[in-house]
Amino acid sequence: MQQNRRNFLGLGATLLATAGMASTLKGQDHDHGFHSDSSSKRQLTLVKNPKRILSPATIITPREGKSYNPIVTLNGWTLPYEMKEGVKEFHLIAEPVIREFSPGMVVNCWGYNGTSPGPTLEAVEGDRVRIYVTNKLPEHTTIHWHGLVLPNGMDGVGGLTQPQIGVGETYVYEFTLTQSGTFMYHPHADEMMQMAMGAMGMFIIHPKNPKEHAVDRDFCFLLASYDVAAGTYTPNPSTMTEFNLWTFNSRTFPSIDSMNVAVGDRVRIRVGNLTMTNHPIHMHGHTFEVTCTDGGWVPKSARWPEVTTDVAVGQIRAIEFTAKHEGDWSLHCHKSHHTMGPMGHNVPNMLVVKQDDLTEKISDLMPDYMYMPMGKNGMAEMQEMEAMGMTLLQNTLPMMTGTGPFGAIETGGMFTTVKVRKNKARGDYSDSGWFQHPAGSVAKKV
Ligand SMILES: [Cu+2]
Repeated sequence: MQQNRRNFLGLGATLLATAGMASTLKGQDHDHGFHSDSSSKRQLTLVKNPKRILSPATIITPREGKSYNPIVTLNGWTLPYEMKEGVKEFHLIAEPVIREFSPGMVVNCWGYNGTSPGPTLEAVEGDRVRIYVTNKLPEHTTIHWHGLVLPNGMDGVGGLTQPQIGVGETYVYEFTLTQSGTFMYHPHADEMMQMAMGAMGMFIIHPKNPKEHAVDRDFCFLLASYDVAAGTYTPNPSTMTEFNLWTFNSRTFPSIDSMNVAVGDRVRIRVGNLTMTNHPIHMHGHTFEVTCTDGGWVPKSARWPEVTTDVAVGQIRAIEFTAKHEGDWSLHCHKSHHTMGPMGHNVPNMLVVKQDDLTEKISDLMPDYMYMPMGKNGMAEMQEMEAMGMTLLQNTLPMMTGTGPFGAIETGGMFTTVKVRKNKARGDYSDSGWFQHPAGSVAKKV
């Protein structure tokens, strides 16, 4: 029964099982907060050296005074560096971490410097970088610098270009950044396991000439997917296709940062894909062009307008547009299951199934269970039911969630918004709240 918990979403007869399960779970420890989950502690080592971990909240706001416009990593942060005799020194620590995907669900992940994905590395074309990598994972690892042109021995492929970084060991990578653009880092050791656990990060290299490819707002995030059965905390790394958590930077809607921009801003959004499938990323209200891939900048003559761009596995696509139209514009993966929470998959099909007399019949058979007929006319009622507390399994997320100014948004997973507002100051990335529509500009009942 336990292995099928995630199938017990309350649709039709399955709600019976959910309600019954919930009552059996009530007596258990529900305190699965960030610090106190004893079942997680058995499986991983919490960060022991918090001094190295800067609070993301203190870092995600772009800083002034750089020769470039700093990147904004959704729900993430940029790793600080130290300048040592002309070399930018970074220190990545590969280690188990706990990531909150959304309130109500935390996941045992592998990441870097306390977070999964790891912090964004940010440097400038021409920089010499020295990157220390300390391995605090329970097994060996390496780091591959995806897309970077560098000496073969710095490429990070365990066994092929370097020995594996053993548990407790520190290796150093050093190379000169000969390109600008959008890149990633991830292990090239036991990849299936380590990437399924969330070991990944982005590597942004700004052009040497800050006027080249300049934009007003520059965002980045990684697509990552996980298979975490309801009631459990650790992703199943052997899953190949049936993932149930679809995330931007290991966060799910409505807990993914919105991208807050001003009318007139040139906006770039860089999306890297380290999942096991492609994601057609779609934006509302504007047309965009793909201006950069992990292979470099796309020449202007080779760009064309799009509203959806597919980001295949192991690819990066940076889209650019000028924010012209005020409003709250959706940006999401267009695979509809990827904008659903983990409870939305593998539910029984109750569409058009008459269930009128089932409540009575099941109550007669099993008086302790609560049964509610659902799903006959579609699944939109799910969010309402979930809001009333029907999804009561431990450590999982509802099928659809999020509430906007007009009610339930009925989504989850790979979904966020670009909030375009007038008069938003440069450098102000704060959430603009919901859009106040001008009178007469909202679709209405007639
Ligand atoms: Cu997708």
